[in-house]
Amino acid sequence: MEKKLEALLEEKFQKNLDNCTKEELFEALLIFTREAAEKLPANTGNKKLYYISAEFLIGKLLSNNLINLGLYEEAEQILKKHGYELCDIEELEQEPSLGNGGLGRLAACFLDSIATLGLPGDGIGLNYHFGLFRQKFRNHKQKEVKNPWITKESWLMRQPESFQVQFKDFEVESVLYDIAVPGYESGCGRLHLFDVKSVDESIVSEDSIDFDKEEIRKNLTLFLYPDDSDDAGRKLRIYQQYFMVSSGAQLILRECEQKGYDLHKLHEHVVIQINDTHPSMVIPELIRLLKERGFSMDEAIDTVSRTCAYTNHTILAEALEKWPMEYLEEVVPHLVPVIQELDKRVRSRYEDESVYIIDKDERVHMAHMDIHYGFSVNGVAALHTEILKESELKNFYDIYPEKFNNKTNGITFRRWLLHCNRQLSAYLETLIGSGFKKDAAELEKLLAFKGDENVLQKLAEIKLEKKLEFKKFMKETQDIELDENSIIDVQVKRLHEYKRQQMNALYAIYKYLDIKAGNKPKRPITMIFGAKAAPAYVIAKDIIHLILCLQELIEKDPDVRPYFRVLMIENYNVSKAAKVIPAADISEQISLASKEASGTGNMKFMLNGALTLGTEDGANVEIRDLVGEENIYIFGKKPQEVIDLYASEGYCAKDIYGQDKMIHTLVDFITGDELLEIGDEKSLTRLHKELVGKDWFMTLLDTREYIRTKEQVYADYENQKEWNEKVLMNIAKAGFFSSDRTIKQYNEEIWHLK
Ligand code: RUG
Repeated sequence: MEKKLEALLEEKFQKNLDNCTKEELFEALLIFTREAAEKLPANTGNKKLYYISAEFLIGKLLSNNLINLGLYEEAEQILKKHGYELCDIEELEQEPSLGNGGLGRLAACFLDSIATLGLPGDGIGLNYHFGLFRQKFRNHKQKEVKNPWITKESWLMRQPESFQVQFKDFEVESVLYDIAVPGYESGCGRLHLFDVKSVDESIVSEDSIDFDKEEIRKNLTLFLYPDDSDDAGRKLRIYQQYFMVSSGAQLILRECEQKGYDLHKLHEHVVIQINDTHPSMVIPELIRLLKERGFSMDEAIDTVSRTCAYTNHTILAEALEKWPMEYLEEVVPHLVPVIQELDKRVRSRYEDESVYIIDKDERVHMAHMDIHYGFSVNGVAALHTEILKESELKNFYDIYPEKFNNKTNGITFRRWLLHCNRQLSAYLETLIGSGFKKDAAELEKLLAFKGDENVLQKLAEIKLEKKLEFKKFMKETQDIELDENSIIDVQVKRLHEYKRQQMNALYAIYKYLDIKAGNKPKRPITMIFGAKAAPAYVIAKDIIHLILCLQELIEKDPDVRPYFRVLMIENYNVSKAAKVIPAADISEQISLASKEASGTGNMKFMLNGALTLGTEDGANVEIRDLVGEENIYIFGKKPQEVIDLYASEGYCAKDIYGQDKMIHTLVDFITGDELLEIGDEKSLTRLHKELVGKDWFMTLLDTREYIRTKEQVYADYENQKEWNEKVLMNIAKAGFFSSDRTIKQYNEEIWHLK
């Protein structure tokens, strides 16, 4: 490797390993690693998976690819010899901005596992130039600016393929970029990212996310989830989705034709996993393309239905897309007759209007199309799948019980242990050998050390080391001086009312007032938040504003700051997750029970030795079942209670606010003098009104129990021996949440790849 790096540096910069800059070294390493990955033979087989997703939150790739290629240690040593640290060099990489949250990160973990397990499978998505957005904090508020991430040398490899994509009034050309996905010590797959040839970055003004939404040819692949609060934005999303699935479907059929497959047997050679509803139009598009190739409607529908499978990630009605027929007519009129035919067939079989694809308001329910015309419907955690079957999608489950199945999410341990916590990974290896790196279930061997005080002590030392690393990072990036001896309590995830960051903020107010009243905690506490809010989601942005105002208030208060702090990570992303998660003691998973489909952050924290403080929701339930009640902190109303409350319309936030004095005080603090002096009255008042007047995700319902449980967690932390026993238990039981396990299940039960 050393010679190759020297040659690259000489060729590109006329430099060598001793006189190059860090930037030049990074570029040489990138090229070297990209070429090494590109050379790997792709996983092959008679049947191939295409995982179509609007998001692939792949994170920085240099270190991960080096690990998977088995080259990390060698690279580290070569760099050391010449006076560099690989961990400094990897900081120079721009993080690809191709996703938003759990759904996109899941897709990235899956690609890693698919490649590692030697399965033939590729991802299909879009090459967003400015990605989601970069979050900046200005005046204690979130400001969104574009997030350019594509550098001259990058992981993207331009491919010769290109396709024409037809819209109502015009046609565009799609071009293809691939990113090689090397598996861990074996296998290789590809992430295919389509881009529109006529894309024009210059239409977005500096330091903003504003652009002309009607200039489709130029803007189509600029942003992930462009603002859809107006008609033009909603239509742009349809343009993007169709562009992605049409390019993807053409690629799939071309690959099959090149291999000489009989398209009537498409399902024997191809399986398409539709990740959420964004790619659902692949169903009518494939039908249309097969008809163009001479299929009858019956044949085309039958073939496509045996090929496509759908993953549901949410029960939130607003996240299950329903597109007005009118929009589809304006954007992709050629799909409309296909969708109408699909709906007609449903109507001829079922009387129940709730399962129609086109509803009485002429809106197309994308998930309904997936369920009727796909062969598998899966939820992403056991509880979530049960809720789908028993309530949200019950009418569909009654029709197609055989289609429904559960695939509890997972995470790749290469990124979320081997890379982000090299110290823990190395220590585990000394205790239980290296088998866990290939077979995560082997982490259970750690249970043999449950009562071993030296081991518990060492786990605590590693945690401290990771806190110190995180401290350094926060100092460098946000000029925040963290206390490594404090309890680090972390809630990092997308900002959404159902995830209830606002409840955590109410706790912060509680603690602030408690300390002001003279009750100092035994040990300092650092509460950390990290979250982006969708640009048009007003209340979510108000919640960020509240947290940032609390941060300001406490940072300036000498009575409170030594004991308790609230800090918010700016522009939380995959790289920052990899820094904060290993440093955390407490993992906040406090969604309203039944609303978080799974969560995957919960798994990452557990694997890195943080204890979960959470509700009975998503995969928290499975974590609890694995580690046992005594090793997790579960509180709050149960999923069925919440479902019943919605059904009976029996929840009234105002009653709780009126009757519970403590809650009244906490909520009123939002619009009290202390915060109004710092923040924006309009925003804080709006949030107060929302919490008292509506509180759709029932924050106030669980606040009291949350505060009580959290106090208990902090108290328990003081018994370090017992705490570290719990930590060990969590690490030992995390193996189930490896995405290798998840992918094996997808393959055995849905895909059937060899
Ligand atoms: O909110 C869910 C998470 O609970 C889940 O872990 C993740 C991966 O399955 O998907 C998230 N999600 C759901 N992201 N977007 C949606 C709805 O479109």
